[in-house]
Amino acid sequence: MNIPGNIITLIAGIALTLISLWYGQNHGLMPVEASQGAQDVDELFNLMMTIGTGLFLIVEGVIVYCMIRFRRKKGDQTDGPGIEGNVPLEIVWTAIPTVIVFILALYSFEVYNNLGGLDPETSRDFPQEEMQMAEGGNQGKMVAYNPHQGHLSLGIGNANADMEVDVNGIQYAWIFTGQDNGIVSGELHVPVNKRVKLNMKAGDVIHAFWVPQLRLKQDVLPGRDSNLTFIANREGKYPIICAELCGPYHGGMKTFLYVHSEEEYEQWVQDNTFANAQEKADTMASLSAPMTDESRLQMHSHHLGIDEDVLKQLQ
Ligand SMILES: [Cu+2]
Repeated sequence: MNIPGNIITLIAGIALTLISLWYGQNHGLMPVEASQGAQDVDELFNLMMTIGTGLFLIVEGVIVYCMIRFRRKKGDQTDGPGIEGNVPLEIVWTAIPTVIVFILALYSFEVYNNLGGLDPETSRDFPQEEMQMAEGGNQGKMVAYNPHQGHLSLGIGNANADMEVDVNGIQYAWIFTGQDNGIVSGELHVPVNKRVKLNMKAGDVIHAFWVPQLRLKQDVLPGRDSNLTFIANREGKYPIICAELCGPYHGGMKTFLYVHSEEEYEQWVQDNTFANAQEKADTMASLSAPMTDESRLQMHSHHLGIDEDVLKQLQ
C-alpha cells in the first residue's frame, strides 16, 4: 500500500498537536494551587508547555527521521548535494517563533495585570534624582535610598487589604509583624480567603519572598519598600523561600506560610498576643531597671565570651 506523503504529514501533524495538548495539561510539574491567581499563572505555564512540547517533537522528530532516511549508504563515497539556503523556509521559521513570542508576551502581561501588577499605586517608577552617590571609602558606591519611606513602592496588587503584615528580610531569616495585632513571628500566619498585603523591606541585602504554592515572588530590597498582595484560598502549610542569592546561608533562609481557617487563625492570634505581650513586658522591665556595675559587666561579658567564674574572680 502506498500512502501519499501529504496524508502522512497530516496524520503526523494531528498526532503531534494532540500529544502536545495532552502533555500541556498533564505534565504534573506544578505544586498545589493555594491562591487566587495561581490558576491564571498555571494556564499561562500550560500554554508554554504545550508549545514547548510541540516544538520539541518537531525538532527531535525531524532529526531522528533524517538520521534514518538520509543515512550514508554502504560504499557511497560521494559528496552530498550543495544546498545554498532557502529563503521562504527561513522566513517561515523566523515568523512562527515571532508570532509565538508576541502571543506569550501579551498573555503574560494580562496575567500580571490580573494579579494586580499594573496597579498604579504599586508600580511607580523610582525617581532618578533620588539615587545618590554615597560618600565613603575610596570608591563611590551607588546607593538607592527612599526619603518617602512607605510612599514609593512596587508590587503586586495594593487595593484595600483585609489585613497587613510587615515583612523584614534579613540574612538569614524572615520576620513578620502583624499590623493590627502587633504579633512578631518567624512564620507567616494568615486566615484563608482574606486579602493579605505584605509590606516588605530588607535589613541588609536584596532578598526575594517566594511561595511556590501561591505562584508569587517579590523582591525585597534595602532602602525601598515593596509589597505583595494575595488571597490564599487553600488551608495548609506552604514553604516560604528566599529566591535571591543573599549570602553563604541563603539556602537556609526558609520558613512557612500557614493558611488557617478563620477560627484557627483567631486562636493563633489569641495565643500569641499573650505570649508576645509577656515577652515585651519582660524586656521592658529589664531595660528600665537601673543598671549596676555588676549587671552591666555581666551583660558585656556575655558578648565578649568571658564566663561568669572569671568575672567573679575579678570582682
Ligand atoms: Cu535571602
